[in-house]
Amino acid sequence: MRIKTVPTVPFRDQRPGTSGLRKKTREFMQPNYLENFVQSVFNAIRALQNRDREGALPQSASPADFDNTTLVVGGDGRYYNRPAIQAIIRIAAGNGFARVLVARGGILSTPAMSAVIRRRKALGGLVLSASHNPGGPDEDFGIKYNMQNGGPAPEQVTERIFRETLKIDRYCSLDSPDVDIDRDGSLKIAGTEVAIFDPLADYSALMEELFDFEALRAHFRNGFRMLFDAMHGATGPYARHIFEERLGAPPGTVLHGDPLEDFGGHHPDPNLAYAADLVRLLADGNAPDFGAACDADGDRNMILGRTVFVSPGDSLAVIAEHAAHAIPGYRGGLSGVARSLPTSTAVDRVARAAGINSFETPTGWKYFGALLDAGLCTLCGEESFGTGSNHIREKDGIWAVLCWLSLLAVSKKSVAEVLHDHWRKFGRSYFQRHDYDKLVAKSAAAMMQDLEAQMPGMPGRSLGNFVVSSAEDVSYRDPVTGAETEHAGIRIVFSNDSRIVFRLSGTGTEGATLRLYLERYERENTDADVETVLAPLAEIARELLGLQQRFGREKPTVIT
Ligand code: G16
Repeated sequence: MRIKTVPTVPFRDQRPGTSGLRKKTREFMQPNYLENFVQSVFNAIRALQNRDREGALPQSASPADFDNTTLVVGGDGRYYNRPAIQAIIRIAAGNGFARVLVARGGILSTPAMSAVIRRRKALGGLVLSASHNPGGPDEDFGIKYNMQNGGPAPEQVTERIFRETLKIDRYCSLDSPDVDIDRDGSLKIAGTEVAIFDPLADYSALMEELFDFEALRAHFRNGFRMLFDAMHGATGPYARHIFEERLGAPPGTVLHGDPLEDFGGHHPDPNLAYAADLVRLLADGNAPDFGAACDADGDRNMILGRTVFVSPGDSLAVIAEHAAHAIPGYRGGLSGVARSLPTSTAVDRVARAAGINSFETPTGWKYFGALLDAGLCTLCGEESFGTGSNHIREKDGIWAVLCWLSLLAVSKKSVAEVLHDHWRKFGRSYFQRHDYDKLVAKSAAAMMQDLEAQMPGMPGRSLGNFVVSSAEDVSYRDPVTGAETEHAGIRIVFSNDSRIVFRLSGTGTEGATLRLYLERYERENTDADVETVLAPLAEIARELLGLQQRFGREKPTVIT
């Protein structure tokens, strides 16, 4: 089969955001749009491998740089997943990869992708997902490159990919028929072996290494019940296999377990607003005490008790508090913990008590990669419903659920009791994120600039009943690689341990989304209503930004 070189012209809007390239599906469906990006990823990787020889394609039709290398491909099953996989197989073969591993059915959760890359020593992987965003021809699609360590490409690499997208003039492909990706097996296309693999095997084996499956099975045998909402995303098959088949949870434990291209018409986003079915079922008097949900690609998670919502910052802190005694994989203790800047500081207090470091990074799982690779931290988490550990280099929804299952099994307590015990010991970080969606991008950027200009005069000022102790546009220097990241978010800290962080989302596909992160720490008063406790901070944030005057927005689009 002959490799062909297809002429193309650059698209100028292919800069990856917080987590890869996310766009409306129809943008991805334009001729050459996906192909350009995939070829640019390969050009960037090739250039970086060759110590930065400029990444244009070699003139020979069959580039040799990917000899002996394996690429993993899979996605969350959303609309356009299948045609995108076929295109990627052709371009990977055109670029001379030795092997392309494709998840059966094209469905591979993001954490499983990370596990497969690491276990099979692949060069990297392409994840097809727009995460928690809806799917369909008029909804969202995305693509992200993960590196050899199993983690999302760091900023230096994504910037390099972007530069390649601006100068691309051709890509390599083949005229080959579609590969049957629904059956295990392998075939050769040109010189490339394309192998279809079981997406559940590596990931389940890894979970069994970390958790005490026998103890969890006993817990279900003794009558423990839970509900897990897969939201019609990629985690359905994993959850059925692990919770129902392996651990013996009753059939029906997994809700919305069949992956669907449009996620049943819903936002596959595990929060109180979008996982409404789960929330309603748990409110029933006979409901189990434990509920959880994951997003479409399975890296985000939400943890619920019958009467409580565990905020992501608290979930990270509780897991950090209990991991060493409740989960075999962490028996040796934690080397450190990490959280993103906007994430609540709850885990910092657990780290202080344990005498370990707590790192604060910019938003984006990619910033945890170097810390994890260097062994500086074991657990990481983000307010955006992401929790994970050094077992892979992505956040991991099912892993987080297994952590909670383990600590509930060991403690024999309810979710609410575990949470209240934690607050009694460490105090409580009341936390909320307020999102304002679909703002005019230019005006939102101007608003952030105006806010930044106010920062130097802030310290010492009183805002409502709060006194500002520090105010800055935060920049970050990676302690391992020395890489610098600017504008990670604007942070105002108040003298009573309250904080507001302001930033614009890097994952939206329409206009700009403003995120306000509100946090207030209380040592004793741990049972108050979150909204009431945080209302004064929300008001201060709105006033400082002039949200009402600029956009006429009275209230946030979503509160999580
Ligand atoms: C991605 C990143 C996360 C980040 C989140 C929110 O999550 O992987 O690290 O916290 O986006 O980013 P932003 O606030 O810029 O929208 P996911 O689950 O969407 O891949």
